Amino acid sequence: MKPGEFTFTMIKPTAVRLGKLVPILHEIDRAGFSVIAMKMTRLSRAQAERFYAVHKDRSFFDELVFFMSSGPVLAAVLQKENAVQEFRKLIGNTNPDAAEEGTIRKKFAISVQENAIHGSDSDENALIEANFFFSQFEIFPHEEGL
Ligand code: FUP
Repeated sequence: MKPGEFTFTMIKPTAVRLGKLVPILHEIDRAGFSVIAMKMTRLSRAQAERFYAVHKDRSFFDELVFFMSSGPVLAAVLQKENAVQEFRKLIGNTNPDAAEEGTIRKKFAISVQENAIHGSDSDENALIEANFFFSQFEIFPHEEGL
């Protein structure tokens, strides 16, 4: 897996609960991303705390951890040229009120916290986050030319 060619995503509990898993995957597919790893799982409180550790001093941290461990999520690694940036464009602003028309968060988020989907914000974090959910034997990058 080359840096720049993959990103990590997670479809969040509310979106899963509201039946938006397949519609969101459809948007991701239409935008040209390949799924190279995928699992449905539920985060424990401790795992959610670890995943969002950078936000541990923020006022919304406890609520965020509670929400992210409240039900199943869909975790995936996606491959595409310039994946991190392209995917951030596809999902849109963190706050759905500020998200551009046509973005996944504009269509499916219900609030800043319950904003439907996560996307890594850097190549470095894409690798950390992919490794958080998947072992090397669970990620299947497309080889060049295939
Ligand atoms: P993003 O990179 O767009 O997911 O946004 P951030 O890293 O800033 O925030 C991570 C998550 O924290 C958001 F997806 C939702 C949550 N959050 C809140 O719950 N309240 C806030 O005011 C900001 C972020």
